[in-house]
Amino acid sequence: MTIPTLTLDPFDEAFLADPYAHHDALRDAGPVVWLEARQCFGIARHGEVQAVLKDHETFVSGRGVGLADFSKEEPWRPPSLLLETDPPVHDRTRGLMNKVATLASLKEVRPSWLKKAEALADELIARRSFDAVTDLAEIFPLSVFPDLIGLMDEGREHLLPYGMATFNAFGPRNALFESTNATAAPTIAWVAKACERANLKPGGWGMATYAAADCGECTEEEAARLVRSFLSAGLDTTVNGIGHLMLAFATFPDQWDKLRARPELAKRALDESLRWDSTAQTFFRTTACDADVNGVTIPEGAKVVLFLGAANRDPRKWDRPELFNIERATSGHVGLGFGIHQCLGQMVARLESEVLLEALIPRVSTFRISGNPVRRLNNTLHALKSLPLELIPA
Ligand code: OVV
Repeated sequence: MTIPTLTLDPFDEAFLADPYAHHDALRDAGPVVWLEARQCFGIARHGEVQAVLKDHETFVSGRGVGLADFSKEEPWRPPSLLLETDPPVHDRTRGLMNKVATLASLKEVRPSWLKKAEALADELIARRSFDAVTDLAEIFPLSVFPDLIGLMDEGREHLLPYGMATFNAFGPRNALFESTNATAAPTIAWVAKACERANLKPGGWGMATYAAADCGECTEEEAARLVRSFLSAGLDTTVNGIGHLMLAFATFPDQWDKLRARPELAKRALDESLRWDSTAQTFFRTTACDADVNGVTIPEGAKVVLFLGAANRDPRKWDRPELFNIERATSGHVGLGFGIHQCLGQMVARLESEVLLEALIPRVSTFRISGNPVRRLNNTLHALKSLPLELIPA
């Protein structure tokens, strides 16, 4: 079977501004496509994306999960010990981090996170009109997550720009990459400082990571880089996840009515919103050998971009995929990845969204989009800069 060649560039501004407009072209061309513009293969159908994510021995992460092949190009930063590694190193780092990022520690903070969510909800009720990005989706994770890690107070304004620069760096060296990279140096320096043992507060996930170093499960240098993963992957992802959750309920008010009638559905809403509009739109793998994808051969040493957002709306898998439906069975969605690299911090995202919904359900009868949503373009993230909303109090 020959692999169709497409000329579209999945990292140009037209594509990134509205990826969903281009996904049919990717999915319908074949199970695997050759993307001439970026000299890599692309996979956008759900079954194939999921199969590749499961086969971590053939489709490796250690050569980078962006366009750059670390065996040929200098990585943008020292590689992540979780995201950009393969077993056996990954088993060790993931294993120790699974003991740091525990449900038990989140259970402890839940009451205080709910209080913060309720205070924020009260404030939004009083205002009626607000920006769901700057007044909610950015505010709330920043009010809880850095404290969970035990991050120093000074310099936290670097967190969101660091994430945007990191996620841009998975793409090509285009203008978007240059735009966040140009100012990244002080941000990168702050992040390095913030990850040092001496600058972490006791009781947080940061110090718990260093406790693993004390037990000999990793070195001191590895601990710093593992803490860096929390700062890289923990904020912009949840900010835009919450942004899309709000966009979903404002776009589908019937789903908000349904949630208010059955608040127990709050636990499922995040997964469906991640399926409906995936924050992490793409990640790459590299083939460790000639690889078969549904009868198509990808040669060894190739970069393969997985279109997670396209897989999550593949009509081959999902019924009416463009509809946000919180009763839908979302099992198998790839918005948090799939397989051994599946999102380590997903319980943080779940708790943040749950307490926010728990605070908003009794207070808000409906959300209405009151202005044009504005996207913030990024090589990896489908992100929002602004989402003007109006609410009607309950
Ligand atoms: C999932 C993700 C995104 C960005 C960075 C990292 C992980 C990391 O481990 O540094």
